[in-house]
Amino acid sequence: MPGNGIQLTDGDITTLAVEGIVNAANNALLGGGGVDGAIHRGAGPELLTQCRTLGGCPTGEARITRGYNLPAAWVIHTVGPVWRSGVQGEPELLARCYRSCFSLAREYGLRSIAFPAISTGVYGYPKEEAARIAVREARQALAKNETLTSIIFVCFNSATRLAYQKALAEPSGTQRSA
Ligand code: AR6
Repeated sequence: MPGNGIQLTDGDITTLAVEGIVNAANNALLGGGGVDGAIHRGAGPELLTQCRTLGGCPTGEARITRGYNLPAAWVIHTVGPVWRSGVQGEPELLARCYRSCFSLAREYGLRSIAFPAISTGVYGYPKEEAARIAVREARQALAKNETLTSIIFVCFNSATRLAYQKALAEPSGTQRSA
């Protein structure tokens, strides 16, 4: 994947030849629908075997596995919050997901990482607010981690792409902290 910094790409995250892809998983880490299902299908059954050893994952945290049959060497599984009107700490929990993923990326020395729009599918998080958090955390990670040079936000639909474009157009100083 050429270029540095934050990039947007359309399509299926499981096709990307980056060092790490992020999975929007659930607390059990045993697979599911959406991007989780696609990642498990792409990686093959060994991914589920490894996930079974992890004992699940609390919301806002992340766990790393190998990518098996995927082009990506690593999968970072994180569990986003279910949107419940935004009054139950969802922005902080979503920000924590991104931070947890970036922390594992640093630990494993990843240079490139691709994210789906965590929580914005089945979990119902509003796309624009989620994109703003993702972009803010990505900018902070790039500023802090010299090894990480490429962060790719995968846009599975046009509404997601628009949300990221809007968030990227905002100067970093105007973004509200979670
Ligand atoms: N590549 C990139 N993005 C995708 C793909 C793909 N192949 N497939 C879907 N998306 P979701 P959540 C986008 O529902 O909201 C699962 O069952 C999708 O359009 O996958 O965090 C888990 O097991 C949306 O923008 O994840 C959990 O139970 C984004 O990925 C639950 O869903 C996230 O949508 C997690 O819900």
